[in-house]
Amino acid sequence: MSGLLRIKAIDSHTGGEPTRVVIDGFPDLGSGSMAERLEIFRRDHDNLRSGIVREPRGHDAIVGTILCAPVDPASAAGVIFFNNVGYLGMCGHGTIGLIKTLEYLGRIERGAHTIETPVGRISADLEVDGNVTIKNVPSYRYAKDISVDVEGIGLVVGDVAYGGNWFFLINAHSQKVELSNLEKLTDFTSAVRDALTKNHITGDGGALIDHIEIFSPSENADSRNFVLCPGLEYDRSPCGTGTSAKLACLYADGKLKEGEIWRQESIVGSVFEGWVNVKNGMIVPSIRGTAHITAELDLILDERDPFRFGINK
Ligand code: PYC
Repeated sequence: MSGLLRIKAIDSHTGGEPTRVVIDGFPDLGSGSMAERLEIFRRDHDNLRSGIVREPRGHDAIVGTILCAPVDPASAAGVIFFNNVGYLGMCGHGTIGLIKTLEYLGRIERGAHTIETPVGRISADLEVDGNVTIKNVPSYRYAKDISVDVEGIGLVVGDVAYGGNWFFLINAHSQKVELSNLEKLTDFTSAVRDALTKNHITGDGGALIDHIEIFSPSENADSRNFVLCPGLEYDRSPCGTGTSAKLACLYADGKLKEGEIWRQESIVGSVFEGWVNVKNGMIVPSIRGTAHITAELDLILDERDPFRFGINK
């Protein structure tokens, strides 16, 4: 039928956090690097971003991934990650979902695979037991113990760190890091993010800090987190890039040795294992978890449908 755009996708979840991998039907983004293709996506097809992940076809927690032909034929894939409000440089849970999707499609075997992302190449190992270990981009703490005056809350102290995305990590707070407290956690972390932006507190080179991560003790792991993603959704998984940022801070504080395993629990109780290796003075985090396939989809965008590009709030 004319007037219909058909996009094929596979859905999965990684520790409860959904990933929608677009495997066919997306417009051509050229043959440049993933960072260049992301800019073409943003400039020419941003309406498809919201059409793919937002209501009525999706929901705000979905992270979308465009599966791209890699620049280097030796890589397994290129990827561009996005969500309900914009684009992500890297996504840990999404990469685990991508690898399990490629396995499901019969496109990869067990072993290590290179994935090209907008922020650099990473490697992902599909293991015999079905787990996936990603070796992330080098991660680092950019600033320690930064105080920010948050409206209605007062002074909040945290670290600014990079794990493929920019994070503000808060250990000292009076929030209950529990699912029953989601609304307050969202209000608190979004107020912190607004205050960081208002006070021009950024990552390296003025980078926007768009993820806020707060921690509490855990009975099942070394720590439990709540991660506010860009927009107002939270990560159901322990957040691969957020755990990478956490590992970089722990290593910088001398609280984690090279190769020592850290178990990070999410707000829904899922756990990633993580550790760091130091290469040429750079901290390279590894994150281990798994994902489960939940659906094969034929997304249909009908030009007569006023909400084909999603409901934009
Ligand atoms: O796992 O890195 C991650 C991630 C970022 C945003 C949602 N998940």
